[in-house]
Amino acid sequence: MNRRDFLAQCGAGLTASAHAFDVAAQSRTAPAFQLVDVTAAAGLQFRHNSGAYGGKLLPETLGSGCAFLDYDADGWEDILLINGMDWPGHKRQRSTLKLYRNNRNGTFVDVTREAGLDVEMYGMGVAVGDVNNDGFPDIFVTCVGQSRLFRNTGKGGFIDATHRSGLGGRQAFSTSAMWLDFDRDGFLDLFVCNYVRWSAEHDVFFDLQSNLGGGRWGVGPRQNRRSRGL
Ligand SMILES: [Ca+2]
Ligand SMILES: [Ca+2]
Repeated sequence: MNRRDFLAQCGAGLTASAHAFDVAAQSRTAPAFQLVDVTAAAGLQFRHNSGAYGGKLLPETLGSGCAFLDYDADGWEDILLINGMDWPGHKRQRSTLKLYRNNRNGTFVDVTREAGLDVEMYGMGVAVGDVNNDGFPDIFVTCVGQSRLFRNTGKGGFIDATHRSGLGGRQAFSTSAMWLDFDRDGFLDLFVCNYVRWSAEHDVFFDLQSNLGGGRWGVGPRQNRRSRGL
């Protein structure tokens, strides 16, 4: 190959690369699908409550999770949304997780109360699994405080099985969990992830706005914040 042929091939290669780049760029700017916000049209009116009142507690910056599950085994995915709640001493509203049943026509209906899930807790995440192999998915909600296991009755509702299942009496900052059959005996086992050892009293306080004039960062244990009358 002489120099002229070599340069000609390089030029052809560059042209092909540029064309491929143009196609790739166009594919990035023009996706083959569109996502449309149908939340309200679908009947979902959920609003998450972190409990924030100005105390800036760590759990307010996390959560909450959600899950698609066919809780009534009708072949249509339903929606479970985990919620937080107001902190003790700062009660302003009642907030619970929400279960929306699929109406099979693109809309959902709130069945939280009739499903027995109208329960307040500071929820973080959720793991769905059929713990008793009855064909109906059960729910484990990780919480700040006591996490909760809800067993599916198979009749359109759930019952709180936290204590009878041996999962009671465990206070933690649990963020996520998963069901797995780690010993392959045919029954799901539970793996729970705890975040940090936390309490409202020992939460580290950080405030920039109120300290701009003083030239200091407002960092310190929550007790110090209380001593400042905030
Ligand atoms: Ca369903
Ligand atoms: Ca079950």
